[in-house]
Amino acid sequence: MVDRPKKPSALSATPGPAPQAQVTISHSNNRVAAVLPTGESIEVLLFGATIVSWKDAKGVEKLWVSEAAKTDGSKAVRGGVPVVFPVFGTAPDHAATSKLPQHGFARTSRWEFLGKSTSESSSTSGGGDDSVKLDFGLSPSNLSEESRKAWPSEFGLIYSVTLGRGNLSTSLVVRNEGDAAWEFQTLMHTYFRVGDIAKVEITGLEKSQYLDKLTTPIPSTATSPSSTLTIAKATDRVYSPAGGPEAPVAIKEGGNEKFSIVRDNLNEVVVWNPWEAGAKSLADFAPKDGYKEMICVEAGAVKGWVKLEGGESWEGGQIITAL
Ligand code: TA6
Repeated sequence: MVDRPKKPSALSATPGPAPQAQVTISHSNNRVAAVLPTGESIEVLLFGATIVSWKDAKGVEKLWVSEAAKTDGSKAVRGGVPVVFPVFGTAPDHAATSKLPQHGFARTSRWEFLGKSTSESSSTSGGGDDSVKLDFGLSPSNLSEESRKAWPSEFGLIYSVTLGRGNLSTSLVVRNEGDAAWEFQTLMHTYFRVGDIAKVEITGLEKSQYLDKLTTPIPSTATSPSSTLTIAKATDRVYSPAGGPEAPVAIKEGGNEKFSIVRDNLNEVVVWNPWEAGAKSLADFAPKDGYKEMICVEAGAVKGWVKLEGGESWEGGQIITAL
């Protein structure tokens, strides 16, 4: 067979393996990090399954995390994307969750890392992974005795964090693993990093009902005007955007869209900025003028309660695009 010598050239033409997303577990098993071949990256703490970093291909950070945030499990992380479950805020009138601390136990419990999966879409074939999904799980066995006692329901949570090119998705599957029905609320408490809050506008909340948690003596409901929302004082509002979950809510800075959020089965959007006095009152909020560089725009199911019968599941999520 004379053709043998020819073979090597064909081999050299075979391209090497497509560049893969890199997933590393670090900080003595307390953090999971993922980097795409194009450079986008995320870091997730097992404590609270809290995303504490999301960087674009140029390495620019998209999330705000307080310089005084606790990341050792002693307190919920002040920044990034804490996961609120099974209660938003506190609910003294809701017997089942009335003993739980503000925003529930998911953000202060240690989650399990369930694994990663990657995908390479046709447009980038050979160009390597263009997204990586990290799955985290939480069940009663992961809870502190205190949380277990305060909320003894049988549940299972799977939280998926997907890093794509220019976007970040978070989705939560909630399952009632018991026979008895129970109710919950959930929210993704995203702290977005901005350059200057004075130049920020939020669109997609026009002509929408909202609960203003800062009106005294009690929170009051109102309808937003047709103009965009600007932030020039302490703000803590629960919006029911008129356009529904599919209609994007966007954060603009200096007239340019910086982030766009599309939700699935999360009908509310909470907007929060503690402003000067609020930042001063929070020990883990630093620097104290950091309120000028952050805005929380949080996708959630927090108006009323989602009820799950035994064996039933619920799923909700968001896709955040950075522009
Ligand atoms: O989501 C907005 C909010 O509920 C505000 O009322 C404010 O309390 C914020 O969350 C922060 O809550 P935290 O418990 O993290 O201090």
